[in-house]
Amino acid sequence: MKKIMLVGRTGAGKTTLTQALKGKKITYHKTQYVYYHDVVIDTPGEYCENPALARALIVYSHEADIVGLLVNAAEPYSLYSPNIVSLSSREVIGIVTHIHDEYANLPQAALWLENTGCKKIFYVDSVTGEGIPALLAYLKEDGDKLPWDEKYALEVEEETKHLHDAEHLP
Ligand SMILES: Nc1nc2c(ncn2[C@@H]2O[C@H](COP(=O)(O)OP(=O)(O)O)[C@@H](O)[C@H]2O)c(=O)[nH]1
Ligand SMILES: [Mg+2]
Repeated sequence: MKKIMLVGRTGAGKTTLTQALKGKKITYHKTQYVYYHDVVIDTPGEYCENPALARALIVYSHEADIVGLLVNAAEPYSLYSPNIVSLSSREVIGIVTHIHDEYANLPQAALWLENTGCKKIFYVDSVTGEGIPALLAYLKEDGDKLPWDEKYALEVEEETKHLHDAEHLP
């Protein structure tokens, strides 16, 4: 898995998303295949509340393969500076959280993230797990197995077995 560093204000949902990505919240991640341990770097929200520190976080993101900029869809403003992505030597993706909040404004959140220079934007509800598989699939590298890959493999194996058994019917 690619290692992702999560950046965002306090309450954006960094810790909840970390748990969702590590499989602590959603059932199909409760498996022995814990490939995602240490593949998420949670950062303190305070860094993001100071624009200079937010920039520093993005510049010094060497520990990660990808930086995820979080925006809570229900927040009425964004602290990210335009084009902040150009400062990073890493790929930066946008992640909109709290997508089902009654005040959620997805186009507004997406616009803020686009203004930072993010090309790819994911939409998640880290509490229900919605959008998490898409994000994990994006972080997946050759040779990684996601829980549903394993389930799929088992289903295929089961199906093949049945076909095989059928072949041996008199
Ligand atoms: N419904 C919903 N609640 C969320 C989501 N992400 C975070 N929360 C809630 O928002 C609050 C703050 O989240 P937390 O992960 O601690 O934010 P952090 O300060 O960025 O680490 C917690 O009560 C979470 O349960 C989300 O995607 N959907
Ligand atoms: Mg936190």
